[in-house]
Amino acid sequence: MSTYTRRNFLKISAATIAAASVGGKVASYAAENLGGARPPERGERRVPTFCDICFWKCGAIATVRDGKLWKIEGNPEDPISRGRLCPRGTGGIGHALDPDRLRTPLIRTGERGAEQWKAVSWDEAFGVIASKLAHLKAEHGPESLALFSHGIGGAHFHHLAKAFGTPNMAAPSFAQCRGPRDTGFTLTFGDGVGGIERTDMRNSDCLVLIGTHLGENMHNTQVQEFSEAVGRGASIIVVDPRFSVAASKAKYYLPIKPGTDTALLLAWMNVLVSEKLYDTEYVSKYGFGFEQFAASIRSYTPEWAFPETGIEPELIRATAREMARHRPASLVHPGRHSNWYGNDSQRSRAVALLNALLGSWGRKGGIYVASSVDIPAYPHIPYPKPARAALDNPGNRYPFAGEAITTGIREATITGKPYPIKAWMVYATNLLYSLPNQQETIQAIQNLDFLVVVDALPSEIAGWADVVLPESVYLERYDELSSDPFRDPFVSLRQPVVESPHDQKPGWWIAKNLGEKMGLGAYFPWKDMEDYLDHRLRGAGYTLDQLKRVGVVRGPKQPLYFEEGATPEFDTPSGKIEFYSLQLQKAGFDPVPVYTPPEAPPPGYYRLLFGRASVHTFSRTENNRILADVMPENALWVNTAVARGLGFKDGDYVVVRNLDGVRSNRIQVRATERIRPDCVYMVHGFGHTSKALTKAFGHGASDSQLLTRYKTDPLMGGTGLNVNFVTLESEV
Ligand SMILES: Nc1nc2c(c(=O)[nH]1)N[C@H]1C(S)=C(S)[C@@H](COP(=O)(O)OP(=O)(O)OC[C@H]3O[C@@H](n4cnc5c(=O)[nH]c(N)nc54)[C@H](O)[C@@H]3O)O[C@H]1N2
Ligand SMILES: Nc1nc2c(c(=O)[nH]1)N[C@H]1C(S)=C(S)[C@@H](COP(=O)(O)OP(=O)(O)OC[C@H]3O[C@@H](n4cnc5c(=O)[nH]c(N)nc54)[C@H](O)[C@@H]3O)O[C@H]1N2
Ligand code: SF4
Ligand SMILES: [Mo]
Repeated sequence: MSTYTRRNFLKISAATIAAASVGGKVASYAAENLGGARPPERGERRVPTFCDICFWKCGAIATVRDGKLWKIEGNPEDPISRGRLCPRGTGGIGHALDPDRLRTPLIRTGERGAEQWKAVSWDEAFGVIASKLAHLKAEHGPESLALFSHGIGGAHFHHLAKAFGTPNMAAPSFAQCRGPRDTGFTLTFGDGVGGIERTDMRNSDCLVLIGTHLGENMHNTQVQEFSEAVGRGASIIVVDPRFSVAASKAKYYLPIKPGTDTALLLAWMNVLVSEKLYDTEYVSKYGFGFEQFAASIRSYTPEWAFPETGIEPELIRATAREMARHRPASLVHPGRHSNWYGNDSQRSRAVALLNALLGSWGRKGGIYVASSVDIPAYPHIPYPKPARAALDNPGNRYPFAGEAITTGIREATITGKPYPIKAWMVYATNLLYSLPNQQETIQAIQNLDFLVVVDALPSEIAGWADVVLPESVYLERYDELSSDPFRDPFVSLRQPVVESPHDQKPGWWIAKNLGEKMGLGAYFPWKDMEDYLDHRLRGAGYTLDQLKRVGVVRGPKQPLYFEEGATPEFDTPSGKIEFYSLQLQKAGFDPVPVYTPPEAPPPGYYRLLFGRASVHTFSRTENNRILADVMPENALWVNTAVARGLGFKDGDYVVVRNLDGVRSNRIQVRATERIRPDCVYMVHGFGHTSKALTKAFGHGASDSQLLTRYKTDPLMGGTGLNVNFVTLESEV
């Protein structure tokens, strides 16, 4: 048993880096990090699996050469990747070979957050967790445990948490990501657009991207279909305060004033209705409350929208007519990360309504009808029924929240109301980077009796844990099957390609063995994951051996469009597309979206915007040597005139300070005409503060640190993050 401190972590890693940096290529990392311990394996083998560098789950094939990870490529049989990975997926091997990986279970020895650890065995770690949770269960009930997770691996821990008896489970992919979109679309069409958005971009003749920055947002299938649309000569309309990669492909680029999209959307709809350009047949067949809707938007003319949005009335008219010309193969992309300004469900509902006017829902080139392969569950005894309801949304304060709200659990942990939360289990989500206002997260953690983090890296959240459990990375483990609804129904398998280099274990193994230690073994009747997967696959007519060979199988194709025989079904109260929403009205909200102007930046301040870079995922990849070599730090996009006015030039390092006095790490100015003068922009995920992430530590600035303010969506509890204003200061 040894004591790990930050310094020890650094010492161990520094030697490895020195050796690895000589070659700088995948092969040399492999040689350094995976060599010695393996029994010699000769030759080459190719193993199908699916990627985990983001949550898109692209089918891939990993090549192992002489026992070492060599490369990873797209699996041509996979409908999601279609044989190609995005740059991050291609660099995924760098995750497995990261010399800073957590190697063994750790128990905290110093102050919480001081990152002082004792390395322990799995049995000892499980013993501590089991006894602590048993104690908390006896004293405060099983509901006092909350689980935060992100990604498919979270499924094993959901199972464990439900078996334990807690209803409190949330992921940042709702209240910090796609929640408002799903809410706005469900209120309108009775359904969302799914995890793999069912956008038929490859067949669109007109595509509208409103702050959906495909090309930087690299969700693989989406980017491929976007390129196909561009290649086919589709009219691309891009609305973004920043001239994004997508904007460079556009026929029309609308540099909108941040936070005014609802005004533009209302004006577009006003043009379609007043000029009778909308799909009258579709609307009368499937629509509910169109007359009231039309009356509500009558005053939102392009002339009205101009001073709000900064977009010329004639450009608003021209783009509305362009969409109408191509309908129904005219798609207004629903977007993904939709928590922007705190009124986002209504903005997303306006996007949904615009699609409805264009008749694109259920139509070719619009939003197709997806289907999936049904795989029966592995049977187990029923979960206990929690005595108390989930507390993330007390009193149904956010009546249209379709999923659990992470920040609601955080709030309850701080207030102790409606009942106390005493322990968090955190799987694969860096809550200090994914939730706004880091101080609130730290305050909640300080209120806990116990924090367990399952991570692959010494992330910032792991730094606060009482017990850290090191997970094997995706190339070393089985996981749940992937079978999201899509245009081609499919089932794909994640399987181990190589063994874990140290004492890391797969999530399924951690959940099962911890469950057994907690006396919940009856909920885990499977022998191991192979038994579990084979049983489930056989229920659907496949076998594990088959999936291990090919990685992915396809189910029978279903009709994609209404005109091909897909059934038009709208799971709304009226059974139709709700142009006017009585359920919103009844709950005290606007039945048709209305526009509220955003707050203006105070003099000398700029709105802080953020987004993705093609080679990084959130805060997960900045320490990945392969990807960090391509982009080692982020930059601050500042309008050229603004930078000049402030006395900074391109390439200068500055510090960003927000209205609450938080100062960022240093970041390089990118002076550019490609952004409006009222906002600045940075890529999310940089500015790591965990010293144990030896490659990423201190590189670039963190938007998460600067997002001290957020605005909560009254419909679903999402946190609008684009409401922070910042200024630039010299480094010293
Ligand atoms: N400030 C700010 N906040 C945001 C966003 C933003 O752009 N800016 N974006 C929002 C959006 S859209 C989303 S979807 C969320 C994403 O939020 P998260 O999913 O929480 O994203 P990450 O911060 O990348 O956290 C991933 C964590 O998983 C760990 N990890 C990596 N591989 C493995 C593994 O194999 N096993 C385990 N157990 N752990 C692993 C990483 O080390 C890291 O700690 O964030 C939201 N929050
Ligand atoms: N490479 C890479 N790709 C990813 C991810 C990743 O981490 N890395 N994460 C994936 C995930 S989970 C998500 S949710 C998506 C997120 O990607 P997107 O869904 O595309 O969303 P955002 O990151 O919010 O988009 C930011 C864009 O919106 C613009 N913007 C900011 N404010 C406004 C405004 O008021 N109006 C308009 N019209 N535009 C505005 C910004 O300039 C920027 O171009 O990316 C996915 N793809
Ligand atoms: S989009 Fe890229 S990172 Fe995400 S799963 Fe696919 S290949 Fe991996
Ligand atoms: Mo997201």
